Amino acid sequence: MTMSEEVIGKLAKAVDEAARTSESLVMLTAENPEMTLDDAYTIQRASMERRKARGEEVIGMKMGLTSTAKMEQMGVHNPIYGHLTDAMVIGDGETIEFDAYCHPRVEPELAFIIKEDISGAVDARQALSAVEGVCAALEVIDSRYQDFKFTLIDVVADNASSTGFVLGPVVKPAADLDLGNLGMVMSINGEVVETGSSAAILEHPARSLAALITMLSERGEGLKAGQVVLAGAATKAVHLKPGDQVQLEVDSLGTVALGVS
Ligand code: OOG
Ligand code: MG
Repeated sequence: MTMSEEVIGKLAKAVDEAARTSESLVMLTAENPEMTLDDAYTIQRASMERRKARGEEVIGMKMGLTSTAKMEQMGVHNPIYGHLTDAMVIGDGETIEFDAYCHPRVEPELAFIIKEDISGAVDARQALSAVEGVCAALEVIDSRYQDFKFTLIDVVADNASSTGFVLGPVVKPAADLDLGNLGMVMSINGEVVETGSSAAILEHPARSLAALITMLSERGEGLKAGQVVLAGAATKAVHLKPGDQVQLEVDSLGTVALGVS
């Protein structure tokens, strides 16, 4: 870590305020070129402490930039993680307000529900042993940076653009699914906007889960029973606009939906 606790606290406040007020920020690295990836994860955690102080609870984690399509879209080529809180939960079929965000986008995802605590440097098989079930999910991302542009370090400090997520109603054990190759079709207002496969998520979503647990273990952390984990988008993210009705259909897992007003 290169930054003092004071600077970490100041930058955590900046990303937290930007998220709270949906006013975009200049990239943190522009004024803090010495910031490292490790500092960025520390800022991310410090911003979660601010949310917790307001009564939010961390209920899971997300992986991001786990597919080639997303890496190319954002120009950032390393998988990252972020924290999910209870305030980010959007009910299936619920309508969100466009004005509550800076420049929201939606992504087709899968979510894991964790059944037992797990930590350490694990492989995909070990990671799956801690999974209760898998469901379809939509993630709404909203970078707090101007024009949705960032470096790896900036996006990590900004909690991997996390802002909202919807879980589908069908939860199935991983063993009952062809988890490594589930077809995923995302439509907006009845038109298909993205199609993909869960194979796009680090070649298999369980590898994304294992990568998350392994990265968390570097900080002496892990996943806890009951937590939800988003594995990362299978395709590019798509801009949302008022009036959109988004639907994701995943093989064997049914549909999950979201509206925008
Ligand atoms: C970073 C978060 C990416 C995913 O699923 O790849 C992400 C971003 O693109 O803003 O959530
Ligand atoms: Mg995502």
